[in-house]
Amino acid sequence: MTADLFEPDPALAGGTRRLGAQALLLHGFALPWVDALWPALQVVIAQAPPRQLLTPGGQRMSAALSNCGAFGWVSDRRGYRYSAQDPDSGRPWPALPVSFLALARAAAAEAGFGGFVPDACVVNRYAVGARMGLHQDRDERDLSQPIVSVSLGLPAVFLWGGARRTDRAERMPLRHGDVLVWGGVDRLRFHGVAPVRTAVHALTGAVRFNLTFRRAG
Ligand SMILES: O=C(O)CCC(=O)C(=O)O
Ligand SMILES: [Mn+2]
Repeated sequence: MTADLFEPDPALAGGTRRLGAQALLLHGFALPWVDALWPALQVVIAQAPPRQLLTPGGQRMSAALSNCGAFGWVSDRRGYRYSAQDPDSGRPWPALPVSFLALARAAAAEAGFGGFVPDACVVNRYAVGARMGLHQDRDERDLSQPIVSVSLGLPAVFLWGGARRTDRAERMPLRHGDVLVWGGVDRLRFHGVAPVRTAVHALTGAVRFNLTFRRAG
């Protein structure tokens, strides 16, 4: 028997959508954490300001990126990799705030990934028009650990693809406070973000933030 993965699943709490055998969208899951997350995020981006990185191909990414945690994801002409230092300052990345860690662990556990201990959190800042092309998250050493991805501020359309770049990607609206978790058989699904549309959010202004937690090292 094969269940239709996109049908409502009576075993899931309201506001939760199954996107794959080991992928869930938890609508509004981060909302109770926002009062703690927001000031902590300001401290992180004051210490390590988001910047538009160069891809190995020489293109400037449209989303501006920072990191916190023991490892940060970086990109330049030499390639993609994790680094313990911020290349702009030469210093370690800001520590992972306690509220970030608590949210990431709770969301992972909700999706069946108990014991998740992220050591990297990518902070993506999207101004209006910024986007992220279809890609896989595959620079982490331990692919048995899931990805936890938190949306704050302006809404966006998330592109949820398959195991191959050419697989059709579903367009999925993400709102402030939504959390996606994917791992296991879904860990290498292609995904991306459509250009963020003009709007103003009460907390973030004309900006979308995304926090992506991984086990990198
Ligand atoms: O902004 C998002 O929702 C996704 C970000 C992402 O896929 C990444 O940072 O690898
Ligand atoms: Mn990604």
